[in-house]
Amino acid sequence: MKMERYRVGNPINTESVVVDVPLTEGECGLLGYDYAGKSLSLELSGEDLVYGLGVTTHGMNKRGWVFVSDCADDPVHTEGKRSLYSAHNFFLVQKKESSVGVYIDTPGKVTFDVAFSESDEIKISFEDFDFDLYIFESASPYGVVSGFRSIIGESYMAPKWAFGLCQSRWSYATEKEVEELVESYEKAGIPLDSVCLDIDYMDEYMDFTISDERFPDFENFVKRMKAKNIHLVPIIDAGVKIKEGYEVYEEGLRKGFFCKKEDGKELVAAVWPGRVHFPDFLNKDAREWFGQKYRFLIDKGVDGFWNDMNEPAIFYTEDHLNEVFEKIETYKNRNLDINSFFEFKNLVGTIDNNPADYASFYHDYNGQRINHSKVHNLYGFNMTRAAGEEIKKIAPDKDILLFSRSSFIGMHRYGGIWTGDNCSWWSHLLMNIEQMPGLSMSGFIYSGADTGGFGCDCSKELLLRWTAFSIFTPLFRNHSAAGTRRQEYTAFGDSTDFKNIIGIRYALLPYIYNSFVRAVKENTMYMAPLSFAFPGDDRARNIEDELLLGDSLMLAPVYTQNAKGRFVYLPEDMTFYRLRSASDYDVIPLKKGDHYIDVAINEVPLFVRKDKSLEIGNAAMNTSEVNF
Ligand code: MIG
Repeated sequence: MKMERYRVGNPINTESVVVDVPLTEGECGLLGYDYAGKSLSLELSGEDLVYGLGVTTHGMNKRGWVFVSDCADDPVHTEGKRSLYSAHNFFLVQKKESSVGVYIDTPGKVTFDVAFSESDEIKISFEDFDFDLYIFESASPYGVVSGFRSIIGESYMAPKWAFGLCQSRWSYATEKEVEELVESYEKAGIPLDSVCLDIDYMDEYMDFTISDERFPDFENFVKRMKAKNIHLVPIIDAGVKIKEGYEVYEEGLRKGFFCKKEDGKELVAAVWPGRVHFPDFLNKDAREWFGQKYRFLIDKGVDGFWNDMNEPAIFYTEDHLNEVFEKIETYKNRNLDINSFFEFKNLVGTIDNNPADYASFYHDYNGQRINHSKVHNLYGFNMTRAAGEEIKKIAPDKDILLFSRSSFIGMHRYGGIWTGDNCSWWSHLLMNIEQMPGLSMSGFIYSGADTGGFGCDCSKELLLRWTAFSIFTPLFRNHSAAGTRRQEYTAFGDSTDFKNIIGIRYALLPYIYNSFVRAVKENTMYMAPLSFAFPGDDRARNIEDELLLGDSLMLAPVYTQNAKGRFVYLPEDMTFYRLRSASDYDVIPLKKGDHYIDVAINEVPLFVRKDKSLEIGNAAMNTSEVNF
């Protein structure tokens, strides 16, 4: 493995890289430099596969679309989108006999035109031409990935219980609702390890508070849940409500830990609680302060958290809102034509997550005042870093679950991520499959999607198929939005098929956990494209709906409606396991090549690679019953 580092301009240190790679003077010969156009280019041959860029839309092989690293709160992940919640500026070009990895270390907005404008070129464009460029070359894509991961630090290790099923909903708003949920799973024999608490557990959406009304006896409630081996995972939002008498707000203000505008006054933005200030997570002292707040919940027995809205999501800022109200007045009684109508409509339509708002506040980054828009992509990273670093001090002997919505490379050292607000669409099940390798590459091993989809209504069939895939992702969580059809495993009539499929997860925990630990400790892939292991096989190279899981397994999920099975390509002889439960399955040896496999909706297809074996344990009701 060959590794090099080049520099252009004067980049802001993102702290994503933890190893000091010596700088090579001059330009990297693999790339073209356009200083006037602020861009780099990399030539591609027709055969080259391009992977990475973290969690994005548009397939596993990224050729043919434009991706923008610009962390975005976007709940509609359609094909036209260029940015989702995270910014992972790492990609890998897999040639026939060698691979190259590129990591662009810069906190600003970066555009990756991956053979979209020109079919034989990747063009990387910058707003500021200041970055560190890391290049990794190896015969094998695995070598490139481990080279990259070796400089960004070891990935977050989740507690064992976090490999069990997590049931979530926006929201289980009362103690009673959670208790009823847990009882219903017990009664149905559905395994369970954790329940997420969404925003309604809080008092007026204030971080580090608990609603007395809805959770009157929180500490005992946590104990009662613990007695059943159920862990509660409350959500923490980035914005801190502006409210007299609210300690977090008053203390943050007193200490000067909130982001400020040009005039030195705190930015007033709005999210769930109405007006909020944003903690300056780029300021080390503010990080320590905010991170220590998690103690409030840890002291009550909580040992898991999810950090949300940390792109940060902004409904509006007070300043901009006032401007909009003023401007709207000017449209009154006018004859709105094609131009003025859309101007008028967009006044309100573009008020949330507005770039001008992001440019209106500043951070104190290691003593330097920096505009947010220059370091936007580091915000979620540093929120979760605040939590991760302080939780280690608060509870050094405890394993705490932590995952975030927004991230940047580097955050993988502190927590995992979920892939955000997907929808209950078949295309999003496929997207989930396609997103997994990018996550492994950038070190986000503990990750997964909202199983069944967050937005929209889910059918029983979609939830069965999605679960049959999600049982293999490290984060295995069923989550759905307020107002959508209930999506718990008990909400679709007879739940036997769900119970059996989830039972398979528990029966495979030793393999899943072991593959996870290996991916973390050996800087390798948890889930990989087939081309990684079969670089010379042209069929394998172009498959995007099958995945390797660890060393021994291959997955070929069913992701279409009303399907009775699917076509699968095997790059080598494999053993097909068709599982109805952990104890009821068919074992069918198959030859290398193409096959059609029958997979009923209550079945999970699984392939064991040539010369590998698989031990299937027993289904269990909780991770505490599994020896792993
Ligand atoms: O704008 O807390 O992605 O998982 O349920 C919605 C409510 C805010 C977004 C998260 C989602 C969560 C929801 N949150």
